[in-house]
Amino acid sequence: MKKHKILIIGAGGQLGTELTQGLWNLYGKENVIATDIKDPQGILSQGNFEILDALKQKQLFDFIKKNSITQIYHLAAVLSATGEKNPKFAWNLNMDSLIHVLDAAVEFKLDRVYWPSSIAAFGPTTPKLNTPQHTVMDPTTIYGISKFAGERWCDWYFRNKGVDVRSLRYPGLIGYKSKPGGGTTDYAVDIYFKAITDKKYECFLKEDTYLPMMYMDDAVKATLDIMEAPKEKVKVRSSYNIAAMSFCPAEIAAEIRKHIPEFTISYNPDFRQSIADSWPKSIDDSAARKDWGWQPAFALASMTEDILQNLPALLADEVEK
Ligand code: AKB
Repeated sequence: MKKHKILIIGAGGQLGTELTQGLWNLYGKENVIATDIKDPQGILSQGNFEILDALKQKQLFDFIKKNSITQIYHLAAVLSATGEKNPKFAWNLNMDSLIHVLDAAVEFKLDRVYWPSSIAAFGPTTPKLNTPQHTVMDPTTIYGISKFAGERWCDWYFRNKGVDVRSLRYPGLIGYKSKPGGGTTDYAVDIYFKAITDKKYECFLKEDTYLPMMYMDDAVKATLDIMEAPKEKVKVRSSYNIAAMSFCPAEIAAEIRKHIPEFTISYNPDFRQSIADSWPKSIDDSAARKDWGWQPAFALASMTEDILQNLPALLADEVEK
């Protein structure tokens, strides 16, 4: 088996923290270098970690050369809600870092590259139910525009430069081991923390706002599955739709109440409502299922049970520290 040396950019984020552990299990800690622009928090400090700014092309290229990197997972991005507050910064970070990584893939003949897209690449005139793989894409946020443009760049580098780049359009990702930063779907993470600590939650989206969502375990599995798939099975080189569940705030609250009967939710929609309203409510992921065998394991009930079983101990640990 070929030996891989893996670089994760943006490892300190919500997905990066858990994907790093998935990559440790698969390739061994010694073959994975997690990087971010900030010092490592929690579990990340147990493996190889270095500070790296992917906006600095020379720094990135020197790093790849010095460490004989063969694969990159490029996760660094400004998300939808934060991106609207600082659009030019979001555009520069999301686009320039991607182009640097794709250029590095050409320069160093990298084995493969992973880059995440998002349901944010769709927009208000995209079909909302069972959104197809190939359809209208008219994103309204800078984050979404950068994801749509990034998808086209990935496809271009694959066709013109032979870069084996693979990508998934993530729905809202829900995990409890690390907190999300600056997304519109973040409520579905915060709600579990508040359910345990305060027994109540004020939601920034309306009660009937349906969005596609996925438990972090499934997101990590999908990412590793597409990266492990034989090259010829990866037929979409922009980004694959993937889905697991769709629900609205009222439904997640009802599910939490099955475990914490006194839990209450109130609604105070803000600017994130119009972002959510521009996105699909559910996703057709049949291409991913057919091409490389994608299959989610978690639905709303099983995810809620898992989180509410494990999160209290984690929060208690944090209080002790
Ligand atoms: C966000 O809400 O911005 C992200 C996403 C759907 O990509 N979680």
